[in-house]
Amino acid sequence: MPVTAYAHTNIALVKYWGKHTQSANLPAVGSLSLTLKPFGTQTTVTLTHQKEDEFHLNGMLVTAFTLAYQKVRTHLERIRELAGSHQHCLVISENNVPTAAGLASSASGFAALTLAATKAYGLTLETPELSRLARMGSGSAARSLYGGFAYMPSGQVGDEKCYAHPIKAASGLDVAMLIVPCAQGEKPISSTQAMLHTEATSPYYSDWVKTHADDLERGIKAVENGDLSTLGETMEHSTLKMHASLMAAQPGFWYFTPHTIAAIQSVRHLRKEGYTCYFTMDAGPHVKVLCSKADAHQLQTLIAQNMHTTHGLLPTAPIEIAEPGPAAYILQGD
Ligand code: 2P0
Repeated sequence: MPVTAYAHTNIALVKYWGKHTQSANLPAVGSLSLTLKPFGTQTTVTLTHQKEDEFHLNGMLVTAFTLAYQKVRTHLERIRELAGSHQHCLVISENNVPTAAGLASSASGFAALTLAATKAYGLTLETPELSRLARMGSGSAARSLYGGFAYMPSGQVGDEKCYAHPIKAASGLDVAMLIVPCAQGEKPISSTQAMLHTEATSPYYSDWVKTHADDLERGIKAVENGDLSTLGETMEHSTLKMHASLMAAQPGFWYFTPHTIAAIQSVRHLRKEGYTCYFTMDAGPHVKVLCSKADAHQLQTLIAQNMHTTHGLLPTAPIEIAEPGPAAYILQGD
Protein backbone atom coordinates (compact mmCIF):
# COMPACT_ATOMS: atom_id res chain seq x y z
CA MET A 1 0.00 0.00 0.00
CA PRO A 2 1.67 3.30 -1.04
CA VAL A 3 1.98 5.99 1.62
CA THR A 4 2.23 9.66 0.64
CA ALA A 5 3.43 12.37 3.01
CA TYR A 6 3.90 16.12 2.65
CA ALA A 7 6.37 18.22 4.62
CA HIS A 8 6.94 21.95 4.33
CA THR A 9 10.38 23.49 4.21
CA ASN A 10 11.69 25.58 7.12
CA ILE A 11 14.09 28.47 7.50
CA ALA A 12 16.35 28.76 10.54
CA LEU A 13 16.06 32.07 12.37
CA VAL A 14 18.84 31.08 14.76
CA LYS A 15 21.14 28.85 12.73
CA TYR A 16 22.33 25.27 13.03
CA TRP A 17 25.96 25.28 11.86
CA GLY A 18 28.34 22.53 12.96
CA LYS A 19 28.05 18.96 14.15
CA HIS A 20 28.74 17.45 17.56
CA THR A 21 29.07 14.04 15.97
CA GLN A 22 28.87 13.33 12.30
CA SER A 23 27.85 9.67 12.59
CA ALA A 24 24.58 10.38 14.43
CA ASN A 25 24.30 13.85 12.85
CA LEU A 26 24.04 15.56 16.23
CA PRO A 27 24.09 19.36 15.94
CA ALA A 28 26.82 21.27 17.80
CA VAL A 29 24.41 24.15 18.42
CA GLY A 30 20.66 24.42 18.82
CA SER A 31 18.44 26.19 16.28
CA LEU A 32 15.14 28.04 16.00
CA SER A 33 13.09 27.80 12.81
CA LEU A 34 9.91 28.76 11.04
CA THR A 35 8.13 26.19 8.86
CA LEU A 36 6.87 27.80 5.65
CA LYS A 37 4.07 27.26 3.20
CA PRO A 38 3.50 26.85 0.31
CA PHE A 39 6.96 25.30 -0.27
CA GLY A 40 7.66 21.67 0.52
CA THR A 41 8.12 18.09 -0.63
CA GLN A 42 5.58 15.38 -1.40
CA THR A 43 6.93 11.84 -1.12
CA THR A 44 5.30 8.48 -1.84
CA VAL A 45 6.88 5.27 -0.54
CA THR A 46 5.77 1.85 -1.83
CA LEU A 47 7.34 -1.41 -0.63
CA THR A 48 8.57 -3.57 -3.54
CA HIS A 49 10.12 -6.97 -4.19
CA GLN A 50 13.11 -5.45 -6.02
CA LYS A 51 16.74 -6.06 -5.03
CA GLU A 52 17.46 -2.37 -4.46
CA ASP A 53 15.63 0.81 -3.48
CA GLU A 54 14.51 2.98 -6.37
CA PHE A 55 14.39 6.77 -5.99
CA HIS A 56 12.78 9.29 -8.33
CA LEU A 57 13.11 13.03 -7.72
CA ASN A 58 11.09 15.57 -9.68
CA GLY A 59 10.25 12.99 -12.35
CA MET A 60 13.86 11.75 -12.82
CA LEU A 61 15.38 8.45 -11.72
CA VAL A 62 18.22 9.15 -9.26
CA THR A 63 21.07 6.73 -9.99
CA ALA A 64 22.64 4.61 -7.28
CA PHE A 65 26.13 6.16 -7.33
CA THR A 66 24.93 9.69 -6.54
CA LEU A 67 25.23 11.24 -3.08
CA ALA A 68 21.47 11.97 -3.08
CA TYR A 69 20.67 8.27 -3.60
CA GLN A 70 23.17 7.16 -0.94
CA LYS A 71 21.69 9.54 1.63
CA VAL A 72 18.16 8.32 0.91
CA ARG A 73 19.19 4.67 1.03
CA THR A 74 21.09 5.12 4.32
CA HIS A 75 17.98 6.74 5.75
CA LEU A 76 15.75 3.91 4.55
CA GLU A 77 18.17 1.42 6.17
CA ARG A 78 17.66 3.16 9.52
CA ILE A 79 13.91 2.87 9.16
CA ARG A 80 14.07 -0.78 8.01
CA GLU A 81 16.24 -1.62 10.99
CA LEU A 82 13.64 -0.12 13.34
CA ALA A 83 10.85 -1.99 11.55
CA GLY A 84 12.79 -5.28 11.32
CA SER A 85 12.27 -5.40 7.55
CA HIS A 86 14.59 -6.26 4.65
CA GLN A 87 12.16 -5.25 1.93
CA HIS A 88 13.23 -2.52 -0.48
CA CYS A 89 10.99 0.27 -1.69
CA LEU A 90 10.18 2.75 -4.42
CA VAL A 91 10.45 6.42 -3.38
CA ILE A 92 8.87 9.11 -5.54
CA SER A 93 9.52 12.69 -4.41
CA GLU A 94 8.37 15.98 -5.86
CA ASN A 95 9.80 19.24 -4.54
CA ASN A 96 7.43 22.16 -4.62
CA VAL A 97 10.27 24.59 -4.13
CA PRO A 98 11.04 27.10 -6.88
CA THR A 99 14.57 26.14 -7.91
CA ALA A 100 15.37 29.76 -8.70
CA ALA A 101 14.61 30.70 -5.10
CA GLY A 102 17.29 28.35 -3.81
CA LEU A 103 15.31 27.13 -0.82
CA ALA A 104 16.80 24.07 0.81
CA SER A 105 14.87 20.94 -0.06
CA SER A 106 16.73 18.58 2.26
CA ALA A 107 14.67 19.78 5.25
CA SER A 108 11.28 19.07 3.69
CA GLY A 109 12.70 16.12 1.73
CA PHE A 110 13.94 14.12 4.72
CA ALA A 111 10.92 15.08 6.84
CA ALA A 112 8.50 13.80 4.16
CA LEU A 113 10.60 10.69 3.54
CA THR A 114 10.71 9.89 7.26
CA LEU A 115 6.97 10.25 7.67
CA ALA A 116 6.03 8.27 4.54
CA ALA A 117 8.63 5.51 4.94
CA THR A 118 8.00 4.81 8.63
CA LYS A 119 4.27 4.40 7.86
CA ALA A 120 4.94 2.27 4.77
CA TYR A 121 7.13 -0.05 6.89
CA GLY A 122 4.33 -0.40 9.44
CA LEU A 123 5.79 1.79 12.19
CA THR A 124 3.56 4.14 14.16
CA LEU A 125 5.83 6.75 15.70
CA GLU A 126 5.14 9.87 17.73
CA THR A 127 6.35 13.20 16.31
CA PRO A 128 9.48 13.47 18.56
CA GLU A 129 10.66 10.07 17.35
CA LEU A 130 9.96 11.05 13.72
CA SER A 131 11.90 14.27 14.28
CA ARG A 132 14.84 12.37 15.78
CA LEU A 133 14.93 10.05 12.78
CA ALA A 134 14.60 12.92 10.30
CA ARG A 135 17.55 14.67 12.02
CA MET A 136 19.77 11.70 11.20
CA GLY A 137 18.93 12.20 7.50
CA SER A 138 19.47 15.97 7.61
CA GLY A 139 19.77 18.23 10.64
CA SER A 140 17.30 20.84 9.42
CA ALA A 141 14.69 18.15 8.60
CA ALA A 142 14.05 17.49 12.30
CA ARG A 143 12.29 20.88 12.49
CA SER A 144 10.03 20.37 9.44
CA LEU A 145 7.94 17.77 11.30
CA TYR A 146 6.40 20.71 13.19
CA GLY A 147 4.30 23.61 11.96
CA GLY A 148 5.11 27.25 12.79
CA PHE A 149 8.10 27.89 15.05
CA ALA A 150 10.28 25.00 16.23
CA TYR A 151 13.31 24.64 18.44
CA MET A 152 16.03 22.04 18.01
CA PRO A 153 18.46 21.58 20.91
CA SER A 154 22.15 20.89 20.44
CA GLY A 155 23.21 17.27 20.82
CA GLN A 156 25.63 15.86 23.34
CA VAL A 157 27.68 12.76 22.62
CA GLY A 158 25.51 9.72 23.28
CA ASP A 159 22.37 11.87 23.15
CA GLU A 160 20.66 10.17 20.24
CA LYS A 161 17.33 11.39 21.56
CA CYS A 162 18.02 14.86 20.21
CA TYR A 163 14.86 16.02 18.39
CA ALA A 164 12.96 19.24 17.68
CA HIS A 165 10.12 20.73 19.75
CA PRO A 166 7.28 23.07 18.77
CA ILE A 167 7.23 26.60 20.22
CA LYS A 168 4.00 28.40 20.95
CA ALA A 169 4.23 31.90 19.51
CA ALA A 170 2.43 34.86 21.08
CA SER A 171 -0.92 35.34 19.36
CA GLY A 172 -0.04 38.73 17.82
CA LEU A 173 3.06 37.47 16.00
CA ASP A 174 1.75 37.42 12.40
CA VAL A 175 4.78 37.11 10.18
CA ALA A 176 5.68 36.39 6.58
CA MET A 177 8.97 35.53 4.91
CA LEU A 178 9.97 36.99 1.55
CA ILE A 179 12.37 34.96 -0.56
CA VAL A 180 14.68 37.20 -2.61
CA PRO A 181 16.59 35.15 -5.24
CA CYS A 182 20.15 36.47 -5.53
CA ALA A 183 21.87 34.10 -7.98
CA GLN A 184 21.12 31.58 -10.67
CA GLY A 185 22.31 28.00 -10.90
CA GLU A 186 23.68 25.51 -8.42
CA LYS A 187 25.52 26.72 -5.35
CA PRO A 188 29.25 25.96 -5.46
CA ILE A 189 29.53 24.17 -2.10
CA SER A 190 26.86 22.22 -0.19
CA SER A 191 25.68 23.20 3.30
CA THR A 192 27.10 20.05 4.83
CA GLN A 193 30.52 20.57 3.19
CA ALA A 194 30.61 24.24 4.16
CA MET A 195 29.68 23.55 7.77
CA LEU A 196 32.27 20.77 8.14
CA HIS A 197 34.95 22.96 6.53
CA THR A 198 34.13 25.80 8.96
CA GLU A 199 34.24 23.45 11.91
CA ALA A 200 37.61 21.99 10.86
CA THR A 201 39.47 25.18 9.89
CA SER A 202 37.83 28.40 11.13
CA PRO A 203 39.34 30.09 14.20
CA TYR A 204 35.92 31.72 14.72
CA TYR A 205 34.08 28.40 14.98
CA SER A 206 34.70 27.93 18.72
CA ASP A 207 33.33 31.43 19.42
CA TRP A 208 30.34 30.70 17.21
CA VAL A 209 29.53 27.69 19.39
CA LYS A 210 30.34 29.53 22.64
CA THR A 211 28.08 32.52 21.93
CA HIS A 212 25.22 30.62 20.32
CA ALA A 213 23.13 29.68 23.37
CA ASP A 214 22.40 33.34 24.19
CA ASP A 215 21.08 33.98 20.66
CA LEU A 216 18.90 30.92 20.86
CA GLU A 217 17.43 31.88 24.22
CA ARG A 218 16.77 35.44 23.05
CA GLY A 219 15.16 34.19 19.82
CA ILE A 220 12.86 31.73 21.58
CA LYS A 221 11.79 34.34 24.15
CA ALA A 222 11.07 36.80 21.34
CA VAL A 223 8.76 34.26 19.66
CA GLU A 224 6.99 33.56 22.94
CA ASN A 225 6.64 37.30 23.66
CA GLY A 226 5.59 38.21 20.10
CA ASP A 227 8.56 40.57 19.84
CA LEU A 228 9.31 40.72 16.10
CA SER A 229 12.06 43.34 16.41
CA THR A 230 14.11 41.31 18.88
CA LEU A 231 13.51 38.16 16.85
CA GLY A 232 14.65 39.90 13.66
CA GLU A 233 17.74 41.46 15.25
CA THR A 234 18.72 38.10 16.74
CA MET A 235 18.21 36.42 13.36
CA GLU A 236 20.43 38.91 11.52
CA HIS A 237 23.13 38.53 14.16
CA SER A 238 23.04 34.72 13.92
CA THR A 239 23.18 34.90 10.10
CA LEU A 240 26.17 37.24 9.98
CA LYS A 241 28.05 35.27 12.64
CA MET A 242 27.51 32.05 10.72
CA HIS A 243 28.75 33.58 7.46
CA ALA A 244 31.69 35.28 9.21
CA SER A 245 32.79 31.91 10.57
CA LEU A 246 32.77 30.49 7.03
CA MET A 247 34.68 33.50 5.66
CA ALA A 248 37.36 32.97 8.31
CA ALA A 249 37.81 29.30 7.36
CA GLN A 250 40.96 28.18 5.49
CA PRO A 251 40.47 28.75 2.62
CA GLY A 252 37.76 31.29 3.36
CA PHE A 253 34.50 31.05 1.54
CA TRP A 254 31.38 33.14 1.02
CA TYR A 255 28.01 32.76 -0.68
CA PHE A 256 27.37 36.51 -1.11
CA THR A 257 26.80 37.86 -4.62
CA PRO A 258 26.35 41.55 -5.54
CA HIS A 259 22.59 40.84 -5.47
CA THR A 260 22.89 39.49 -1.92
CA ILE A 261 24.57 42.69 -0.72
CA ALA A 262 22.02 44.84 -2.56
CA ALA A 263 19.13 42.92 -0.97
CA ILE A 264 20.61 43.14 2.54
CA GLN A 265 21.25 46.85 2.21
CA SER A 266 17.73 47.42 0.89
CA VAL A 267 16.27 45.63 3.90
CA ARG A 268 18.31 47.78 6.27
CA HIS A 269 17.36 50.92 4.33
CA LEU A 270 13.65 50.05 4.48
CA ARG A 271 13.99 49.38 8.19
CA LYS A 272 15.33 52.89 8.67
CA GLU A 273 12.28 54.09 6.75
CA GLY A 274 10.09 52.47 9.42
CA TYR A 275 9.35 48.96 8.06
CA THR A 276 9.79 46.04 10.43
CA CYS A 277 11.90 43.80 8.21
CA TYR A 278 15.00 41.72 8.85
CA PHE A 279 17.21 39.58 6.61
CA THR A 280 18.61 36.09 6.88
CA MET A 281 20.58 33.78 4.58
CA ASP A 282 21.30 30.10 4.70
CA ALA A 283 24.20 28.27 3.07
CA GLY A 284 23.55 30.02 -0.22
CA PRO A 285 23.37 33.49 -1.76
CA HIS A 286 19.62 34.09 -1.45
CA VAL A 287 18.16 36.54 1.05
CA LYS A 288 15.07 35.80 3.10
CA VAL A 289 13.24 38.64 4.78
CA LEU A 290 11.21 38.24 7.95
CA CYS A 291 8.48 40.87 8.22
CA SER A 292 4.99 41.39 9.53
CA LYS A 293 2.36 39.70 7.38
CA ALA A 294 0.58 43.02 6.84
CA ASP A 295 3.70 44.52 5.15
CA ALA A 296 4.64 41.53 2.99
CA HIS A 297 3.10 42.62 -0.33
CA GLN A 298 4.36 46.17 -0.03
CA LEU A 299 7.88 45.02 0.85
CA GLN A 300 7.86 42.59 -2.08
CA THR A 301 7.70 45.64 -4.37
CA LEU A 302 9.83 48.00 -2.29
CA ILE A 303 12.82 45.66 -1.90
CA ALA A 304 13.08 45.08 -5.66
CA GLN A 305 12.63 48.81 -6.32
CA ASN A 306 15.29 49.79 -3.80
CA MET A 307 17.76 47.17 -5.08
CA HIS A 308 17.31 48.62 -8.54
CA THR A 309 17.47 52.32 -7.75
CA THR A 310 20.36 52.07 -5.28
CA HIS A 311 22.43 49.24 -6.79
CA GLY A 312 21.22 48.86 -10.37
CA LEU A 313 20.36 45.22 -9.65
CA LEU A 314 17.11 43.27 -9.54
CA PRO A 315 16.42 39.93 -7.81
CA THR A 316 17.40 37.12 -10.21
CA ALA A 317 13.82 35.76 -10.13
CA PRO A 318 10.54 37.10 -8.71
CA ILE A 319 10.41 37.62 -4.94
CA GLU A 320 8.13 34.96 -3.38
CA ILE A 321 6.03 35.39 -0.25
CA ALA A 322 5.88 32.50 2.21
CA GLU A 323 3.81 32.20 5.39
CA PRO A 324 4.00 30.01 8.48
CA GLY A 325 3.10 26.49 7.40
CA PRO A 326 1.62 23.43 9.13
CA ALA A 327 3.28 20.30 10.48
CA ALA A 328 4.19 17.44 8.12
CA TYR A 329 1.19 15.24 7.36
CA ILE A 330 0.07 12.03 5.65
CA LEU A 331 -1.83 12.66 2.42
CA GLN A 332 -2.62 9.07 1.54
CA GLY A 333 -2.22 5.64 3.15
CA ASP A 334 -3.03 6.50 6.77
C1 2P0 B 1 19.84 25.67 9.26
N1 2P0 B 1 21.50 25.12 7.50
O1 2P0 B 1 19.74 25.76 10.49
C2 2P0 B 1 21.24 25.82 8.71
C3 2P0 B 1 21.56 27.25 8.44
C4 2P0 B 1 22.15 25.95 6.54
C5 2P0 B 1 22.42 27.22 7.20
O2 2P0 B 1 20.70 23.19 8.25
O3 2P0 B 1 24.47 18.12 7.11
O4 2P0 B 1 21.19 20.19 5.01
O5 2P0 B 1 22.19 17.46 6.32
O6 2P0 B 1 22.58 18.05 8.72
O7 2P0 B 1 20.39 20.42 7.41
C6 2P0 B 1 21.58 23.12 6.14
O8 2P0 B 1 22.18 21.97 6.46
O9 2P0 B 1 22.76 19.79 6.96
C7 2P0 B 1 21.23 23.81 7.37
P1 2P0 B 1 23.00 18.28 7.30
P2 2P0 B 1 21.48 20.52 6.44
O10 2P0 B 1 18.85 25.52 8.50
